[in-house]
Amino acid sequence: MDTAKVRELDAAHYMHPFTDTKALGEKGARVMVRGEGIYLWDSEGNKILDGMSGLWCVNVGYGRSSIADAVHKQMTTLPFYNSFFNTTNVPAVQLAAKLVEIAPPGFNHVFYTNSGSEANDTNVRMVRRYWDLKGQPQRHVIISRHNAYHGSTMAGASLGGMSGMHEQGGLPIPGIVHIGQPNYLDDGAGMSEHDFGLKAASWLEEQIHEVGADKVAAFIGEPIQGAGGVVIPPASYWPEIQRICDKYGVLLIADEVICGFGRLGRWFASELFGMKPDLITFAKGVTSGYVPLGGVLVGDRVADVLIGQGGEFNHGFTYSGHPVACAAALENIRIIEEEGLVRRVAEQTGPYLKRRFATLGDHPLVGVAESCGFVAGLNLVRRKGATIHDSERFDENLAVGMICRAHMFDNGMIMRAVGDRMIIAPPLIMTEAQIDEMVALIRSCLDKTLADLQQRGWI
Ligand code: PXG
Repeated sequence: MDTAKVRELDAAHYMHPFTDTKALGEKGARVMVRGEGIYLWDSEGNKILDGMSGLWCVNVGYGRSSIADAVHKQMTTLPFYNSFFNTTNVPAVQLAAKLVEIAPPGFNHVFYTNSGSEANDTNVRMVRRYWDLKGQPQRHVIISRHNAYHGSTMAGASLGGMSGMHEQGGLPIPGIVHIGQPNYLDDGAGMSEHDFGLKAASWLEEQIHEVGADKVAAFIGEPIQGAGGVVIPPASYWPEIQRICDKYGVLLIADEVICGFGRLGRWFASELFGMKPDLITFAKGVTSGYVPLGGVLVGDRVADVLIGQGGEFNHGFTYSGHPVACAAALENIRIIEEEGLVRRVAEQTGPYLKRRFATLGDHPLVGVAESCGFVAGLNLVRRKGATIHDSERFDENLAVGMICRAHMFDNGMIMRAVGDRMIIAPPLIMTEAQIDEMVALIRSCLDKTLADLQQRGWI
C-alpha cells in the first residue's frame, strides 16, 4: 500500500488516541514501517532516532527476533487459555515467579492485566477490597497528584492529574483527590531542592488531615512523573512521603509503568528513591512493548489479606495472564539480564547520558538539562538567567515546545514536548557512541528551533 493510500484510509477510518483526528487527517499521519535497534524508518524512507522508545516502552530496542520466536512458539503451542476456571498456563506461572525474583523484597504475588491503565484500575479495586476486609470500609479515598499520568480508563484517568482529561467526561470519579506535584523547576523558586521536596511531601499530610486519616486508603505516584514531563523529585521527597504513609497506615502504590524494567538503572525505581510500596503497577517495559501486558505486583501486606482471608476477588480480564504476552515478557527479561542492561544504565550509559545531556545546558534556548537513568528533560526558555527560576519562560500560548518537536521530527529525532519541556526516554541498549549521536542531533535541532523563533521575532 503506498503512503498516500495509507494516509487516505487513516484519515477516513482511524480515530487516533490523544489526537485531533480531523487536524491529523488534513495533514496526514507519518507512517512508521520498520524498526531496528534505536532507529525507526517511515514509509518515505526517513531514518529516525527514537528517543522515546516507542512510548516509553521499547527498552530492548526494535528488531529482536528472539521475542518474535518466543511468541511464535507459544502461539503454535497454546495461543490462549484463560486463568479463570481453576486453570493456569506455563508462561504466566514462569513470569510470575520471575517478576517476584526481580521485585523488591516483600513482593510475592502478581495480578496480570493488559495495560497500565487496567493495572491501576486493579489497584483501586484491590486497595478498597483490602480496607473492606480489614473492617474499615470507610477507608476508600485514594490520593494522587496533579499532572500525574496513570492511564486512560475511568479510574486510570481519575487517578491521573491531567486537567485536560478530567474536563472530558466528568472525572475524577468519586473518592480520588489530588495534591501538588514535586516539580522543583516550576514551583520551587526561592527554596532549596531539599526544602521544596519536604514541602511537596507535606501536602500529602495536609490532604490526609483534610480527608480524614480514617478515610484514606492509599497514595499513588510515579517515582518520576513521565508523561507529566519527566518531573524528577528532590531526593528528600519520597522518603518523607514514605514516612507520612507509614504514620497514617496509608498504602503506597508505586506506578512503575515507565520507571520499571531498568529505565532508571534498577529493576524497579522504588529501590532508587527509598520507597517501600505495597503495590507496584507495571506495563510497557515488561515486554518492551512487543505485545501488550501489564499488571500489579502485590506486596505481602495486601496479599496476606486479599488472598489469606479475602476469598474470591471479583476482578479480572479475559486476557489476564495471556500466555503469548507472558512468553514475550519472559524473553524480554531474559534479554535484559543477558545484556546486563539494568547495571549498564546504572553504572555506565546512564551516567554517560547525564554528562552528555547536561552539555545541552549551554545552548541559548535551554534553561536546564537534566536526566536520571534513561529519562531526561530540558526546558526551553526565552532568556536564560542564573538559575531556571530566574530564566524568562515563553508565553505558553506560543507552543514553542511543539515547534521544537517538529524540528526534531523533521530532522530524524523523536523527542517529546510537554509544554516547553523537551523529554526523552531512549531504548536501554543505546551505546555511548549513540548517546553522542543523539545529543549532537538534539543540539542541531535546537539550533534550527532558535533560528525559527528568531525569524518569528519571538526572541
Ligand atoms: N501509568 C503510567 C505511569 C504511564 O506512563 C500508564 C499508567 C497507562 O498505561 P497504558 O498501558 O494503559 O497506556 C502510563 C502510560 C505520553 C503517554 O504522552 C504516556 C503514557 C501513555 C500514553 C501517552 O507520554 N503512559
